[in-house]
Amino acid sequence: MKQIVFITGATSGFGWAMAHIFAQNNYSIIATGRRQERLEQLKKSLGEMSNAEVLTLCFDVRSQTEVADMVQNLPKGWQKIDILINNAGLAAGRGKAQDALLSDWEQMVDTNLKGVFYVTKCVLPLMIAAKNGHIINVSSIAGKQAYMGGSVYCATKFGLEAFTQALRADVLEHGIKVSSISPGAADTEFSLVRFKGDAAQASATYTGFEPLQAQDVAEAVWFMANRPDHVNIADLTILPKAQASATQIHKND
Ligand code: NDP
Ligand code: 8X3
Repeated sequence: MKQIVFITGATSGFGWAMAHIFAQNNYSIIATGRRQERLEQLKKSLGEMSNAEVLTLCFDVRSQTEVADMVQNLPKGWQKIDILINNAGLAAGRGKAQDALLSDWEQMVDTNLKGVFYVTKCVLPLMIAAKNGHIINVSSIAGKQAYMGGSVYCATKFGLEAFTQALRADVLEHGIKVSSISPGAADTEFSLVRFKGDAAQASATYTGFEPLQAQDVAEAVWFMANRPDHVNIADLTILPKAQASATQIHKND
């Protein structure tokens, strides 16, 4: 029987690349995001390079009712979710706490934490019934080391780390694996979103060194998801060669 992977935030970046790797390897894909036209592009792209079955779901992870409606009404044949990748997330702003917008803080908490909680809470009963499952949460180097201008983004990823650890303990008796991956600087739409569409500021983030690409992170997730049943990669940090920590990136002049 085919395995099903449920990827949140598949309309761009890591999630888009993960959908392609899992599709190439014959998984059935549930791909989610808020941008319907991107979901359609993704389905077309996956169809051109694989025979994978693809179900796209357009919803906002911040809406508890939308999440519940989507997961509880999955079509027949799509309810046995083998892998859930909680990837949807964002940073909004790079200002110091005293300058940051409360609305940005709320968006990050609602997406990076509450969104993960809602999706996980809805998918868990399906995994528990199947006595099988693997939840992979996309954290960040910002969930391990805090930096100036990252207060609430870092807080959401530190919080996600705590949720991941506790969840791993909670579902241990049900044979469900829970893992975390923490990437460093990766060139996706992340910075464009963080800097609210300012392309110059976004691209400056990645100049002078070679950042991770979405494919690098997707390959690491694929590795985590495809270990023997008795192995769980609980916590994986992946950095560009030029990055030593959240605050240290060696840039060429
Ligand atoms: P992108 O901006 O390229 O992708 C983010 C994805 O999240 C998009 O598919 C977006 O879809 C989705 N998303 C955002 N908000 C919501 C929402 N409210 N509801 C549903 N989907 C949402 O960034 P990345 O691929 O880089 O980011 C993926 C994850 O990786 C995030 O959790 C991020 O924090 C984390 N990360 C990123 C790093 C980086 O340097 N790029 C490094 C470490 C971690 P849509 O807009 O269609 O809703
Ligand atoms: C994204 C990486 O360093 O910009 O999580 O926080 S960083």
